[in-house]
Amino acid sequence: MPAFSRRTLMLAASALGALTLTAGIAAAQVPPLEQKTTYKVGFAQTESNNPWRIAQTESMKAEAAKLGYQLVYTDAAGSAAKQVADVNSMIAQGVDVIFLAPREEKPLIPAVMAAKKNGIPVILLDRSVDPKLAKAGKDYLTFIGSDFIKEGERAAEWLVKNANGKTKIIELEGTTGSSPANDRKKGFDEAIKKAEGFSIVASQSGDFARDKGRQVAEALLQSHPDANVIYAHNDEMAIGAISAVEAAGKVPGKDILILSIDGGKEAVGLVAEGKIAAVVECNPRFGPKAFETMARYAKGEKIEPWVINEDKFYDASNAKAELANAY
Ligand code: GYE
Repeated sequence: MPAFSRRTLMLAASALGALTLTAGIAAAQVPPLEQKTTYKVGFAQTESNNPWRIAQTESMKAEAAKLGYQLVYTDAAGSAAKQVADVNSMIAQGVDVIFLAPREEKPLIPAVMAAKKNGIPVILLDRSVDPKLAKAGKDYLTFIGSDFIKEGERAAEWLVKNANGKTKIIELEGTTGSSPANDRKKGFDEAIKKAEGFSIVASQSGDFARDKGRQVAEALLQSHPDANVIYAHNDEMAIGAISAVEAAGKVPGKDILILSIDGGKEAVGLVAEGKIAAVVECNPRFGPKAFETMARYAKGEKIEPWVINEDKFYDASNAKAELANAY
């Protein structure tokens, strides 16, 4: 083979190698974020049907206003399909970053991938996506939120210690396919399995909503009249469950122990009144941490795959004292 052709071949091969390498790196990386004095930032909210969501939105809006950033806010009104469309519209509007609270783990994957393809970094807020389908540090920057498995475990641990013979549990699950519902169930159910004498007699979704929670609790209390514990994946369903328990002629806190997650003011007040036995907090005040994470990324810092929010815990021992601090 003549020398020049071998050289040409080698050059061609190394060029091809470099190309594949570049493509590989591009596919493996979250789009970069420029350091600027102001930004246009998207926040794709899931719904606004409860105090937790409202507190989260307020916190995001307040922080954006404080920094003087433009916030493009959308509310998917409980529809994953609308949330995908909302993200696509943010991409079309050329936002610099998208904060996304993915309603469900799988249906929002195309939105995450579309933003990445269009060079926009995504930061997941409060809920995550299926880790098998999209990865932190590759497809999206990071997930900022609580440890939902631990929240479920903490509710179970409190129950096991304070049950006083109440061992038959009705579980009200959050939105089917959402990361907090999946993980709050996992953490709680696994801890309960290990505790002797306890059983989950029924488990059904109340979609994180007050009236749905009430309806499901009412039906399950009828089919399981021996149940004496209700574990709800959020405050709204727990508050709905109180009405169901009272409608069944039973006394919440006496005949039926109610456990919840979120820690909004209304629920913490109900703990102080004795109607809810204990609440694991899930902190909705994301604004400062969300924008700080974004700034750290623009500065070139390496961002951890999970920015964990710490949660408090409320029961009869501290609910009155903590009421003023609850959102
Ligand atoms: O518990 C619930 C809300 O995703 C952690 O969603 C959040 C949950 C929260 O609707 O009340």
